[in-house]
Amino acid sequence: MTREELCANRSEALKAFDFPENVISCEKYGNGHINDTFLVIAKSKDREKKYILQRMNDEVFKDPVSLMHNVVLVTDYLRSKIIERGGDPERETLNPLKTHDGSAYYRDSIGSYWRMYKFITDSVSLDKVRNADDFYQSGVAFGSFSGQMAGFDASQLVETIPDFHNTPKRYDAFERAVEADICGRASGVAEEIEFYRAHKADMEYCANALAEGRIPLRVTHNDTKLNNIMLDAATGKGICVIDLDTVMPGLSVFDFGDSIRFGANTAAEDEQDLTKVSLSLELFEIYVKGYLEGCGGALTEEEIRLLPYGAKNMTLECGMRFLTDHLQGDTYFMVHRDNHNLDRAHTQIELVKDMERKWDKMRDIVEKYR
Ligand code: ADP
Ligand code: GN1
Ligand code: MG
Repeated sequence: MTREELCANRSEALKAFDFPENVISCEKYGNGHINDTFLVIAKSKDREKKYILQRMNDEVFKDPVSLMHNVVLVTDYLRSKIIERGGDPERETLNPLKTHDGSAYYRDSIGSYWRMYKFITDSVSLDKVRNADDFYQSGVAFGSFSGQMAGFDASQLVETIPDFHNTPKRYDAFERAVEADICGRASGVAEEIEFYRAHKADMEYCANALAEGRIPLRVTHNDTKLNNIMLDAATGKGICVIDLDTVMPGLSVFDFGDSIRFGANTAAEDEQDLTKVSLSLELFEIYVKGYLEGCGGALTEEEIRLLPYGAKNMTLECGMRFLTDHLQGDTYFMVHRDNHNLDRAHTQIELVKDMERKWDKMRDIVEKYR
């Protein structure tokens, strides 16, 4: 079935959730690569209210029921922490709606899984930073998210995507995709394949640090893109971490690194003009500052030392995942044009090359904060 077909039963899903308003519109929304997201505008007593409706991608998340169990556990936990500190639980965490049967998800008549969230009001999510402060704010918010999750019992969480950031396993999957070459695309990307082969050892560095016990496993977000955080529309402050589908045990250096990969790139993730791609050292530094402040002193010396390695690791891993998806026929990430995943892989390769040029400077910046 196409994505359009899988989303056909939106109205059926909307009727299943318990909210009193009349729906005025339900339109495709946002720039996520995984779930199908819709903005719902509804009217209640002459006031408009907004909600997010999502079809969960059950190709990517094989067990959407357990996934929602995780989301409810995490948001309940965060809500109690927010209330404890006198914050606003309506805006500072996701609020999943319940169905009339009291469930946090709805399975429609063709088997698609849906969920709804209250819309975080008076906030923005950005695909590109407007200024350095946006990035600083996102660093503080992602850092404090990890800090808050430190008190959460991670053994309750289901691993929604096993080995999500196990980069050596991602490398093996990439080699299998090259070998199988089911779309006949491998010969057209020989240079790109060679690039990842030449960087195999770089993709083992952080995994080895974990295996040798030099850095700890924490409860991390695992998808710390700038557009997975809501900033207050008026003050620009980071208010709410969203996209909690991959909250699992993971590495702090990967949460840090994925933010850098996406937000400190001077170009968009799918920019076709590669001369625009570079690592902004100014943004790198401001994020180091924000993330460490957000973590509130929780990171160890070795974790801090490894922050640049986390950035390089995540840029390598993500680009290799885009290339793997290109080789496999674009079945994982949402694509909107021919060779979209290949374009994304190219920006990630370019960004790694720039990190290599700026490597000493990245390390010097981190040393300043150690
Ligand atoms: P995906 O997994 O596909 O990335 P997300 O959960 O990140 O899906 O949602 C996609 C986009 O929808 C986000 O980047 C954000 O702009 C918007 N969004 C998601 N949830 C909310 C919410 N509760 N309030 C406001 N905007 C939201
Ligand atoms: C996906 O869901 P979204 O768009 O926030 C992906 C991330 C990638 C990212 C690349 C569950 O994130 O791992 O880094 O695209 N999420 C999943 O832009 O695979
Ligand atoms: Mg997202």
